Order: sequence, then structure tokens, then C-alpha cells
Amino acid sequence: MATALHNLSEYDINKIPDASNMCFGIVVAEWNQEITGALLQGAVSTLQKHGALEENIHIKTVPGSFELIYGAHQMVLNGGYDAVIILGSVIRGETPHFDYICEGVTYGIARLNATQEIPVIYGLLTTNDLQQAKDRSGGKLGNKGDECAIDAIKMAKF
Ligand code: DLZ
Repeated sequence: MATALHNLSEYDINKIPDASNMCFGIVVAEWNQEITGALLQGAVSTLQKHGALEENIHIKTVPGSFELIYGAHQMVLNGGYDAVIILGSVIRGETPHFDYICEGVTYGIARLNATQEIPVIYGLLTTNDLQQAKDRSGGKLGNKGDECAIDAIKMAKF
């Protein structure tokens, strides 16, 4: 888990399939919008960089990260997508709430992947503070949104 040793935006461009015939759903949380907006920007621009058409990238917002499970499930049930990406940012506070949300979202998305037909890509930043989230949403460690877009294309191809 050494993100500090791995830039989230770096990948081998020669290993990425063409996404021009693929359709993607993205569910993004409104909490910590400064961060999730940057994740979304990274995801969309990377999908388009690999050929995805603007009209084939459908974006829905949900209030917080916990609602990403419901949002992703609804997109999966919709059936029109090759892959769904969830984007959220949970920042540790003074109470155990952080742990419950992170665990809930992780379990919920894992369950969707184990039981449904369409891959759901896990773009949840779980950080101790705002600076760590900034570092991973277009800062010095790259952008988790870019990484999720690449993973979505690869899993759509899978
Ligand atoms: C309540 C809450 C808190 C404390 N922190 C975050 C956070 O850091 N990131 C996030 O995406 N959402 C947070 N939420 C909201 C919950 O995810 C959820 O929206 C509410 O508990 C309502 O279900």
C-alpha cells in the first residue's frame, strides 16, 4: 500500500485497450467536493484520452461516500455500462465515523463486484487529513481518478 512510492497517474500507455466503444458510469460523492471534483476531472479526462466519447460517460452525484454503494448498484442494474466507477473522499475526524463509512463502502462495493455482472472500480480516498487527499487527487502523488479510469477500461475489456 505504498502510494508514496507509486504515482497514481502513471501507467504503461501501450497496455491500455481502446475505449471508443465502451460506456462508463461514474458515481461521485458531494462530501469533500474540492477533492471529489478533482478525482472526477481526472477520471473523465483519462477515459476520453483513451477514446471514450463524452456521451458515453454518464455522471451521477450522491450526497456522501456511504451513498456510493446505492448509486453504483443502481447504475449496475441499469445495465448499459461496461464499467462503473465510484469516487469519494473520506477524511479521518475525531470519531470512529471514518472507520464505519470506509468499511461500509468497501464492503458494499466488494459485494457488488462479487455478485453483479459489471465491474465497479473503487475510487475511495481514505486519508488521515486533507493534505493527503490533495496529494492523491492531482497533487504530488498523481490522481486516483486517473487510476480508476485506467482500471475501468481494463476491467471493461476483461
Ligand atoms: C457524515 C460524513 C462524515 C462525518 N464524513 C464524510 C467524509 O469524510 N466523506 C464522505 O464522503 N462522507 C462523509 N459523511 C457522509 C456520509 O458518507 C453519508 O453521506 C451520511 O452518513 C448519510 O448517509
